[in-house]
Amino acid sequence: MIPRTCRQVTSQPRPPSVYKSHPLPSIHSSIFSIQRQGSMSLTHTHQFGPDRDADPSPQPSDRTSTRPTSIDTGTPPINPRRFHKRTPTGLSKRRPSISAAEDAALESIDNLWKSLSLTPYWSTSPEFQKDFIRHVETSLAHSALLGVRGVDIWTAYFATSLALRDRLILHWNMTQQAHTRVDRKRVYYLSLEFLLGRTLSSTLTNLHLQPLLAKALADLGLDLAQLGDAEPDAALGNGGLGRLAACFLDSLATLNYPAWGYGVRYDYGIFRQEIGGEGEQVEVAEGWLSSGYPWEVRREDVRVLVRFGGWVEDVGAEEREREEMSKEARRWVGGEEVWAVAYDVPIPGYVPTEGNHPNHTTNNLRLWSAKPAIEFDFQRFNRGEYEESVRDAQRAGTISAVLYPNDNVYVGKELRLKQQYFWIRASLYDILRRFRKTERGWGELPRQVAIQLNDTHPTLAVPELLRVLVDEEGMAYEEAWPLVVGVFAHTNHTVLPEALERWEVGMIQRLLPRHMELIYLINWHFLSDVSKKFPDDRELLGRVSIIEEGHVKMVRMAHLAVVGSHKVNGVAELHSDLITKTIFKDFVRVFGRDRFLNVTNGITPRRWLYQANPGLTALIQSKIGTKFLTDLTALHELGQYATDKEFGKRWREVKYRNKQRLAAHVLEVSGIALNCDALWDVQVKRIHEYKRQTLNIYGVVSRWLRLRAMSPAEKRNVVPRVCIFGGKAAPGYRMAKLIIKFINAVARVVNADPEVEGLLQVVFVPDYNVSKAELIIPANDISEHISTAGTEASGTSNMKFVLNGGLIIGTVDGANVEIVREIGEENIFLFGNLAEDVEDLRFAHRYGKVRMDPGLEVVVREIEKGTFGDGREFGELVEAVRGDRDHYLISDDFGAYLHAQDLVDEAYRDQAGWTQKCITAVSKMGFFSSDRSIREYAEKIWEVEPVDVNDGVDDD
Ligand code: NBG
Repeated sequence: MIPRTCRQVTSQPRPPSVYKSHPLPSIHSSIFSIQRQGSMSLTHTHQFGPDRDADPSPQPSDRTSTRPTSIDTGTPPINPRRFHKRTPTGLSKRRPSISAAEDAALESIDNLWKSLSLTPYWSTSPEFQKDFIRHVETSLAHSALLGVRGVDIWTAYFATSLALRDRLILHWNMTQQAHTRVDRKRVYYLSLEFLLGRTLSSTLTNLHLQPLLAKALADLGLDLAQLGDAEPDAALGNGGLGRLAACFLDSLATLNYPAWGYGVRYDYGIFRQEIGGEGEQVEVAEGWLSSGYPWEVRREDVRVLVRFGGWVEDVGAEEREREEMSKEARRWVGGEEVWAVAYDVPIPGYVPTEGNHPNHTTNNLRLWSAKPAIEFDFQRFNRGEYEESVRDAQRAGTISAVLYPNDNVYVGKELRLKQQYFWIRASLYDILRRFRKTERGWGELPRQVAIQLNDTHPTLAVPELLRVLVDEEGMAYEEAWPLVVGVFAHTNHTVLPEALERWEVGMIQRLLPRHMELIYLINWHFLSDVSKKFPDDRELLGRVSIIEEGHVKMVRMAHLAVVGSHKVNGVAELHSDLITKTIFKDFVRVFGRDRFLNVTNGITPRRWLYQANPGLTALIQSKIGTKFLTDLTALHELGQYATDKEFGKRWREVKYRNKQRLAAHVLEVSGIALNCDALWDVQVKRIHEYKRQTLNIYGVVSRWLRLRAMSPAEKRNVVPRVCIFGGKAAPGYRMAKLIIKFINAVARVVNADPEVEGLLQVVFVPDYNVSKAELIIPANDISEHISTAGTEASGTSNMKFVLNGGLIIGTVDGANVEIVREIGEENIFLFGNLAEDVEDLRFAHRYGKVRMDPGLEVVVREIEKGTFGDGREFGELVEAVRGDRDHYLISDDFGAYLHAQDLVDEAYRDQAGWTQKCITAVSKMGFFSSDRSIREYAEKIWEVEPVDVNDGVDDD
């Protein structure tokens, strides 16, 4: 039997409903809504900026003490819910139109506006310089009369960025107008993380404005590169997942897809990492917005009310009939409300033609920031309770205050759940508002709107859309559900059990009572279908249920995401295959194989080659032109130069200069002078046990011990190595923090040892982020992607490292598998156990049948001796590789790892051979462009087509 528990939410006392219909404004008016206790807010109906479609009607909201009052609207009141009411086949009511006379009067005014409009980009230095100086003088209030000595670098960076943003906005406006005009299906990428990094350099790259601005600024006595370095990273993400979202935005715009990103505008992105005196990680809050962010536009006019808490009430029979509502409709009322205010960041695509700037796609990334619904409680203030009068307001802001700094680990905190709903509610409201404007019937929703759920973080969108359709639009469940499934698709990014989101039923009930009801309802329908299909398999119901029964009932978000989406994808072949055999195995039986597919991740060549590695880009360009920047497969033409001696020499020179660039940085931050003639071996990524930085550092210790045991003659034969580490540990992840401390401890001992001078150096680069990656990756000879097989869903830095002319030492995991297939086994150093053997090995460990690898035992003894500091402190690391504790199979792979490293040394000795491998590998990396990934999503999942933003421009 399936319990139908969807009405379980406890009823609380219900105040009388005071839902009021809101009057519609006329075209030229604004609604001034008088807020609670007399505070006032302004909702513009005039639309400036790209999204000229903010809803003129307030949201259906039952705000117990808010009574919006209209001023000068000039139109009779219309119930906004009726106004938006649709049938699945069409619109029941249309907007009122204005008279012909009004229209004519407006047209002449419009013409004046048009004549005053700016042109999109500068074609001469003085045009840019004028804009730049205007921003220095007005936006930033510095006097230009003082000359270049009157401005600091930050001001110059800011003025340059503002001047650029002004122009970007023009394209952004044109793009949105074109998308509205063409009215094709749009795609929405919902991601709690967008790791954008810096924007000045990527904007200049994509628009080919670098030469013009460099010259114009040089004439003003300023160095563009220096200004670029003043920009802090927009670090609204943890690692690969957030950076993937940023690469996807670049590709979506470059390929002219009508697409929006939706995320959260955290006041604090990922923390800044410092390394303390003991080699430990110190987290410093990164207030990246404190000096302003020139790339965003605050949209006071785009705001959405978000409710938390409260209770659910029945809709009266009379109202149900009058409003044609289905039997499932209920109403969520009470609780607290906060505003979600939009901040828009324009995302320009790469313009393939240098020298001119045709109208091109500039998409939008909309980030939500939480603001109080009541700024100020006057009654409390009047009673003298000053602190209390602003407390609620301050509390609202905490929702979007900080990014949770966990990568691949889930934390079940209430604030995180609030963050998720806050962002989902606002984004969906915005998406549906845009759809409503097209005046299409609801039945067309999946043909017009595709929403990608990036990981399970946005899964509340499933019950939220259902809530809107059933409770606000009056649809029956049976009518609404296929629309929900038709709209959503879901990407899974991990199989690690500790990363799978599960929320306590009680917590959801408290915060989102109506959603909890709907989740039960969805589950009830789903389980009914499953039990019909598999009547004899009772255990199956428990396994696939969205609700996990147990001491504490939980909602399994991954299950909800799979049930609520028409397509579910993994991010690399091995991973996609694995999810259908492990966490989603039962769902393949239930829904069929067709719901599941693979879309291998990719990276944008604009940032990860052109921008990060100008030297290599210029060299490639000198042989094959620039086509590879929009068609990465064009790199195959480079294959013919793999054995070209002259080309190989220039290739090595580029690498050497990239090493020098990074060496200068390391010298500055760590005081270590790196040997640029050595083989540079890099592992930079989040610190995590499954990524096995420990395997690498134990390998370093083993190398060090072997070097020390060598005779001087033997040492002369050694290939010198520089081992570079970097990455942040989640602040609450003790083991990961200990790993950082240990790496630094080893670095201190090795770098100070005269016996290995010139042969081995170890460095931990602090504060690894996107801009550091742009500096580090081009300098690699070899990079390490050595996760326990079956744990890394894809990895994306593996692609970046190879594209920048390095080779990989790696396990048969994630996208490494496809990289081998593309570039050939002879150009990669693979080692270690396979995913299919991991279960058995872990089993063997648990029952004590495995002896520690003898090479690793030597390393462990050295650590225990206290060679690198307190042996007891690092004892915890050692414990984690002993017998039954070696969950990540360090011991099992250690011998194979050392052997693979020996092969790396051997290969590097032959410089010409090594260069040949690198060139060949680069020439075969075309598959890993995020343009290819996005095309696959567009064709196989979203069914969206590109829009030429010039389409129909002259038809008006
Ligand atoms: C990460 C995986 C990576 C993968 C990125 C992007 C999460 C939950 N997953 O292997 O660990 O490359 O997602 O798909 O952050």
